[in-house]
Parts: sequence; structure tokens; C-alpha cells
Amino acid sequence: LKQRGCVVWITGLSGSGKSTLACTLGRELHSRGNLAYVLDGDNLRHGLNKDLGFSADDRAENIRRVGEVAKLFADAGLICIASLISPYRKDRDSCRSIIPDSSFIEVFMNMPLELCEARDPKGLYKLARAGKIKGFTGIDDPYEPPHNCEIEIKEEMGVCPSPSAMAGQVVGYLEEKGFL
Ligand code: GGZ
Repeated sequence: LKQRGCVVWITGLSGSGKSTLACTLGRELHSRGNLAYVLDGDNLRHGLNKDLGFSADDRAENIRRVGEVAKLFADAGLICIASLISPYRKDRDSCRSIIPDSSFIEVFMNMPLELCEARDPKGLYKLARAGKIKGFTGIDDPYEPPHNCEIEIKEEMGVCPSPSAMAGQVVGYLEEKGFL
């Protein structure tokens, strides 16, 4: 088994494909014989983070906790894949600062709001537009795109990459940097 522990931190709007990438990447790594573990923001909010809401302070605490857990997994030698909206640059940067030497790999799902809103997998954008959810990221709450991400996933000529193409982009990066 060749691998070096690291944190793949996937940030982007709701509906941008974070969970899809996390899950596809996790399966791809397992099928190659690597050890990976997915920490998904939305899932963790049912357990570890069930006391937290969506104020800026609660999001910061959510991200801090997941960052600390991701660090433990990376210390144990796993490829830890964290997928959270993580809308504030300062919160993502604090996670980066606790993970040692270049093993925090920030992946930005750079998908247009219109696309995420058109997908609306859980109908949350619709509720946010109707004012039934307040403080929804991208509608009436901020999203700060990264200035310094390692990997950017975006549409090419108006076409969104497939899940396996997105996972392939991350696997290529991990190989190039010697994590795999
Ligand atoms: C953003 C919200 C909100 C608000 C509920 N704003 O697409 P989803 O549904 O499945 O994932 C989103 C999830 C966001 O949780 P995170 O832990 O990733 O957020 S953060 O990093 O900002 O702490 C969305 C749902 O929760 N959701 N209300 N107001 N997303």
C-alpha cells in the first residue's frame, strides 16, 4: 500500500457536486486499494455537529470540528475527504493551518449558482427563494471563493465534468504530489 495521509477539502455551493465527488473519489481510491474516509458536512450535522445551525459562528465551529477530525484521519495515514460548503475563506484557511506541510488540498467546485439552483436536488433553493429558509448560501448568505485552491473543478465549454472525470482530476493531483 502506497499512500501518504492528507486532507482533500471540497468546498462549493449546495448542489455544486461536492458529495458526488467525495463519494466517487472515495470509491475510486478504495478500488485501487487505498484507504480513504469521507466526512460529509450534511451527514455530520445529524451527529457530531447536530447542535449547530447556519449562522456564521455555527458554520465556523462546524468547519473547525471537521478540520480537527480530518487532521486525525490524515495523521493515521488515511486520505480524508471532507465535503462542506465552508463558505468563509478564513474558516478554510484555519483548517489549512492545522494540517501539516502541503497535505491540505483544497478543491473548489466552481459551478455557477444558476446550475446549482437548476439542479436543486433537495428543493432547498426553492425554499430559500420563497423566504422559507433564511441565510441560504448563495441566495442571502455569502460564499467566498478560494484565492489559493490546489484544484478547481469547473465546466468546460458549458459542460460539467462527469463524476469519474472529477475524481480522476483529484487522483491525478494526488499521484503527482506523491500522496498515492
Ligand atoms: C446552506 C444549508 C442551509 C443554509 C440547510 N445554507 O446541499 P445540501 O443541503 O445537502 O448540503 C447543505 C448542507 C450544508 O451543510 P455544511 O455543513 O456543508 O455547511 S457549512 O460548511 O456552511 O457549515 C444544504 C443544507 O445543509 N442546508 N440550510 N442555510 N446550506
